[in-house]
Amino acid sequence: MSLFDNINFKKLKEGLAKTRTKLINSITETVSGKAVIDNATLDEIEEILITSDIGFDTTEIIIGKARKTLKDEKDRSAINVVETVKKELSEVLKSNYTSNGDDVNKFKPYIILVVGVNGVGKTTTIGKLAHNFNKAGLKVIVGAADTFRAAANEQLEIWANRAGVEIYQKEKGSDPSSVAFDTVKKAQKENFDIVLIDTAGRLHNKTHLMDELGKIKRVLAKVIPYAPNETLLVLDGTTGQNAVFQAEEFRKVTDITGLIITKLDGTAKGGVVFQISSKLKIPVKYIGVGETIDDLQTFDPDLFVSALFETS
Ligand SMILES: Nc1nc2c(ncn2[C@@H]2O[C@H](COP(=O)(O)OP(=O)(O)O)[C@@H](O)[C@H]2O)c(=O)[nH]1
Ligand SMILES: [Mg+2]
Repeated sequence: MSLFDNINFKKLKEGLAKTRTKLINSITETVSGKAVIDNATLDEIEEILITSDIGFDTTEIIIGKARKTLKDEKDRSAINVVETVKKELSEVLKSNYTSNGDDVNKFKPYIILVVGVNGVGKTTTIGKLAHNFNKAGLKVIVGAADTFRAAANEQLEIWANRAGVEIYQKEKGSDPSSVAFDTVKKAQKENFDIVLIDTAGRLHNKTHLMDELGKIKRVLAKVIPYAPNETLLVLDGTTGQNAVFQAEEFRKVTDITGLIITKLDGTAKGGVVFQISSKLKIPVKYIGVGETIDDLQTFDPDLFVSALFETS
């Protein structure tokens, strides 16, 4: 059971339209009219998957299993290859999936740190998350620990207002850790349920950025030993392969408990969700399918694959 009632299948389908055209429609065209699926057809499907941001390794897993099914089946005409690929795609997502929200009621405050490079959608996603938690009846505060960028506070404040939640901020240039510290202190004192901490995506250099994240975590743990409950890495789905590289970099320096993949609307690179899932073995928690406050959806492997394959 998800904590949020935020899955809108129609919107999910619409959001995945470009990926569907690139991925699923190509597969369907490849197999259509073929009475028997032979190895050459599977080779074609393999190529479609590889070039759809699913990546080589993940494609090999999927196609490997499909080939086996094909080999085991005496009557090849009975094989629905599209269904086989669909099933394997679901498996890839499910094997790295854990459901959301189970722990939120066990910790108070429940602390979520949101990280990722500049422009991936951290602040927007925090606004959407705050909205969802608020709708679920929880008392939410957001902490503006991106003190590096001039407009960062204002932008988070706009989102906090939209979501109807509180914000804690200091002037630009403040120590991000001190903002995180004070936000959590305030949350404890004033009985907040959820703390969402926004962070900078770019500092003077990469080492500085990673050091700063480490420091925020240490400082949080000083206020509350279990903090943060989650460290969510936001990745921009439109960047395809690059999102995979970013995740690999972040996980080297900090424990990432979950992923949020944004901007799946308007990109044909949604296949990257499969690659990210299978390569990183970190669960995808949420996906962004638009710019408005209702455009964050809890990630559900089966629904995601169904939405991708549903053409009508
Ligand atoms: N289309 C679309 N745009 C998004 C989504 N999430 C974020 N954005 C846009 O991405 C841009 C950068 O977002 P922002 O939250 O400022 O990124 P940050 O630098 O990581 O905090 C903004 O223009 C957002 O509207 C999404 O799911 N879909
Ligand atoms: Mg931001």
